[in-house]
Amino acid sequence: MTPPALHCGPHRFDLTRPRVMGILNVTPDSFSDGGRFFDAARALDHARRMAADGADLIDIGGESTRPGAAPTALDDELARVIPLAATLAGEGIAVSVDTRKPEVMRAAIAAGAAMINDVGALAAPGALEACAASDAGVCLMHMRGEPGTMQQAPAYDDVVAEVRAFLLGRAKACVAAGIAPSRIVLDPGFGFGKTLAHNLTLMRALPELAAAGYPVLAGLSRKRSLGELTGRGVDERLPASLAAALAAVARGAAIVRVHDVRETVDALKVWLAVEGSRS
Ligand code: 7PJ
Repeated sequence: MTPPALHCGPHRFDLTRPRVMGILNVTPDSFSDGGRFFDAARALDHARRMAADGADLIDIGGESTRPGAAPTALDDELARVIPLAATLAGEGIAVSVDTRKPEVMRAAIAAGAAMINDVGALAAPGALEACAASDAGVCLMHMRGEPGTMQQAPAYDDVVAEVRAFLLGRAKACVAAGIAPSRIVLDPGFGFGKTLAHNLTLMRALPELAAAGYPVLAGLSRKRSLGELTGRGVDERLPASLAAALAAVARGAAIVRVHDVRETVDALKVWLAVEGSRS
């Protein structure tokens, strides 16, 4: 079952209610809001608005991991992410940094980031050590393949068993490296080397993943699978994203990673009023 709390640097999140991570992409090319916040002043405004709207964490990403994306140079990623992370952390906002690079992790932690969100599950050489040397939270995500090619015919024998085993293996590696279990979050990585059918199977199996004892994060906001289900373009996926967030939370997700914070917070308030506390 979901543990009662998550420790992320100076922040401690009570997980008896679902938490919201607001997405701040600071890349010129992200698939949904890419380019829109690629200006530091606007990015700061947007992050502050998401925090005021009830985001518990702001996830800053400076490397596009959308399907087909090319890798980002280290210096570009540092320049996009670190000043923003430092400013927001200095305002008491819980900042998560979405990166696969140990150098960015270390700089983010030094700048006050409360969480490292790694779509590569800290597999890069030095990533585990960079996080272990801090008290930041870590989000371990499953990805099959690499962003450049991951949507080319992804295949699994048993997607739930494979994703679960991978994530638990990475959690074990984290604990062995000195990262306390209370700092670890698991994420099945919707859309990262997964078809719509895989994503739906994983969504239905979220309770199984949550039963491992780590909080589960679900990222479905505006994703392609929601477009496949509704026929809507990326800017018209808010209702689908809200439905997906509620479906994930109802199956045990502790944190939802979303673009539309205000709307998601409202939807979760209604869900929580009906449901009462979750544990
Ligand atoms: C995810 C992510 C996700 C985690 C992205 C997008 C694509 N990190 N980074 N989980 N997705 N933990 O924002 O749609 O699902 S980038």
